Amino acid sequence: PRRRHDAQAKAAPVASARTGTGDAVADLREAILGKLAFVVGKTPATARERDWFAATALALRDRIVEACMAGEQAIPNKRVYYLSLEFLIGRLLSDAMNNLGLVETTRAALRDLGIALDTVEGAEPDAALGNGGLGRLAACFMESMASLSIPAIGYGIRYDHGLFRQSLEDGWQREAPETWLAEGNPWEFVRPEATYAIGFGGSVTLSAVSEGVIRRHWQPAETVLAVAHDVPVVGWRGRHVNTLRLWKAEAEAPIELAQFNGGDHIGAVANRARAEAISRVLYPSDSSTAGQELRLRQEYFFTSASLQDLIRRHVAERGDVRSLQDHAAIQLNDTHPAIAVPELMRLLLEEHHLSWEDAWHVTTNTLNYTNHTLLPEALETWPVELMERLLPRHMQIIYLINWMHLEEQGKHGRHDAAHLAAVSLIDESHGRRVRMGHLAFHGARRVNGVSALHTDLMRSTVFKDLHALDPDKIVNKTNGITFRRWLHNANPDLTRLAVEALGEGVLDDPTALRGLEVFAEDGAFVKSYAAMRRGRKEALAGIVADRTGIDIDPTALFDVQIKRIHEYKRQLLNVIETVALYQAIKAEPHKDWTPRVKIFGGKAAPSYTQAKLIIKLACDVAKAVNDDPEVAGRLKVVFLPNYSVSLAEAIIPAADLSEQISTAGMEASGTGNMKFALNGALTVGTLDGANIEISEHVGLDNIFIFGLDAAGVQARMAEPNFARDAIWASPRLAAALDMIASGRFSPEEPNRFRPLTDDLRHRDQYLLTVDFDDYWRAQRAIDAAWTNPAAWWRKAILNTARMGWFSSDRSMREYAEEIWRVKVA
Ligand code: B1N
Repeated sequence: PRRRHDAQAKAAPVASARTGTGDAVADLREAILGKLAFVVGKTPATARERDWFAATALALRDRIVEACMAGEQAIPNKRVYYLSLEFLIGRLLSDAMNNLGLVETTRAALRDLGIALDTVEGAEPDAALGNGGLGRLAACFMESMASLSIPAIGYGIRYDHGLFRQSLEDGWQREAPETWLAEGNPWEFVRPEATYAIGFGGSVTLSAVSEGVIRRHWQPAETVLAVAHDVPVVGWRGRHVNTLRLWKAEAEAPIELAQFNGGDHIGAVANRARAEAISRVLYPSDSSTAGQELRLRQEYFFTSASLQDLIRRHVAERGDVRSLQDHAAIQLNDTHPAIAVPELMRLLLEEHHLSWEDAWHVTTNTLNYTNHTLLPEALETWPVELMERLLPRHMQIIYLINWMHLEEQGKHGRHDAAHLAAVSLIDESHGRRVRMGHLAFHGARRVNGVSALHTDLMRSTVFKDLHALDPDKIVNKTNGITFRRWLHNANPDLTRLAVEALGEGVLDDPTALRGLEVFAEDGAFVKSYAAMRRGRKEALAGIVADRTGIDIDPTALFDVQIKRIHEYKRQLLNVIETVALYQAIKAEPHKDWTPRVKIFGGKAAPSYTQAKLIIKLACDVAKAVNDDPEVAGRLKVVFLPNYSVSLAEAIIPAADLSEQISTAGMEASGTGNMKFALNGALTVGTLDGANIEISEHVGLDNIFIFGLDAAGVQARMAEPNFARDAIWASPRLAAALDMIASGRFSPEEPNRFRPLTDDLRHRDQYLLTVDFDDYWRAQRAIDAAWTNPAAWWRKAILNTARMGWFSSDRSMREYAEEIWRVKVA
């Protein structure tokens, strides 16, 4: 059975929380039984695991509400509003128990009822309201803000269907709808009193209010309602509770009765279907734009509802909208809510009658923008024609903002067309499109990147010209992860080791992990650390056997790459290295090879053909390798289907090696890299995103860095025929590519993988061929390191010890001080 550490809550809502004894257990047991009977409507005899989950969650939600009401009632001086189209929160039960200090109490209460806590936890569906790193970051930030008692509200969309469920049919990805709400959501409170009208389409009318004053007013053709659904977010030790407010789209009229009575039963609910479509499903694209009208409708829908809500709250509390900037800091998570710039202007101008100058002052002192990618395919632009049709008033406001922006350039003597074209909010180069990144940049007080390298690249590339106009606007805020989920909850054994070595304080202050450095050579500690890893690997081997039928050996090196499948992340580099290793083992079968299990996981965007083909290749290579007796005991390959937050929680503590091998300059930060290193996996990685800062913290002796740096990538890309030359120079790479291209892994369809190998030979946009040899070298150095367990565990423990800085508490403190200007206790 897994053991966990409960918080010794300073203001514990329930006595004896830590030991899980006495009245606290009886109270919680009765509370769970009460919920089971009177809310779920079941008896213990008829309850399914899902019913026990609902009853337990409802009982804990009561405790969260109690903690919330016990907290300060005073209006905070300043609130943070985090606007994000994605919140990849995963399961909430173990988070809530851990932060309330009620893990052992809940375990004991359920045990009294004959139920294992683990099975109840397993019955909770993941809330997968996000694609990958960007959405998970938003979830980590929400948890950290609650833990730091930063008053905050997260705003997003309550998608009926989160990220699709992935299955592998003979190695091909298939998508099925995800249905997390099918049996309700015990964590949420519906707030029908917080409902807002969101307009679309229509026209703009002019009216003269008095002589010389003309007012513009938007008359939308269509109105959709946004209804608030609140999920409480409880912080560490239950000290503070914030809210995640998710908007559900509803129609004004549920049915057109006259139409229905006239016999048109489908047409009578068509408007309703059109309205509700807005919050129906999460767009499954990561680091690329969907470009569809429904996506723009989603963006405007949640942005407008959130701004209306926060303005209403501000006016209720403070009376005057003009002081918004003093009491609200709005963070735009990427450009997805960038329509906030003209929408806030519109609300201030038209609903609150501010002058343009005053409205612009408030807007540009309240909004901030985080950029998460510089990949051209991910930079949002919307056709002017679409904006004019869907949001005509906003398009007018954008034109006016842009006109003033360009006038300002003229005043500073910048009349050259190239400069004006570069800083304009409208891209005129291929059709007229609104540049949402430029719009967010111009409307924001602070703009941040998510790692040191990424922020430097923002200044020198995509935002170069805008940066020159306002050099203090761009700041760096390196990402972080919440240690409550990614250490305490995901790895209770490692947490116990840290607490036994360093005391309970390490649970409150992640930088205290540094104290583990001296244990890196302590024989007893190293033994326990290795035993912890062994336990997690055995558990993962069980999951792998369960889901794929493949047996893996927990004594082998577990080499893991889990993340969205994207060419720039270079899963293909890893697969090709696997093929080269396979060939090398077969060439020298009696050599003393380090036994490895290559584990892959991740979803491809449904329309991303090349990414789906990479999954198929990984699966076909897995089949050939796993069936070949000559490499048995040395190499196994696994593709775990349906990667998710909860699967990550099981995989990461079991990893020996973390693959972070993106082309330098392309991964804005990465956050999986932090989760692995914290849990003591060694990283094989490029000098990209936060890998650079991780290497600075853990030390170059404790990480395996390879490949070109960002400048090297830019230089090499400019060389003609670089891929052909690199393949020519590497017989090992050439042989692996030949094997794949020959159909060795796809005998029934020999040309299946030609789109991948041909692309590498002729284009290789992500410089896989150029980095291959150095990647191979790093992997063989890793093989060698594995043969010295004492040295390996030393590196692993030093990784855990030195990762404290990557806590999202640190990120949130930096945002609070340098962007939001809110006090943190
Ligand atoms: O955001 C993460 C970073 O750690 C990753 O490096 C970065 O790739 C990721 C359009 C995105 N950037 N852009 C997206 C997601 C959805 C979408 O529709 C773009 N995701 C990232 C956190 O900073």
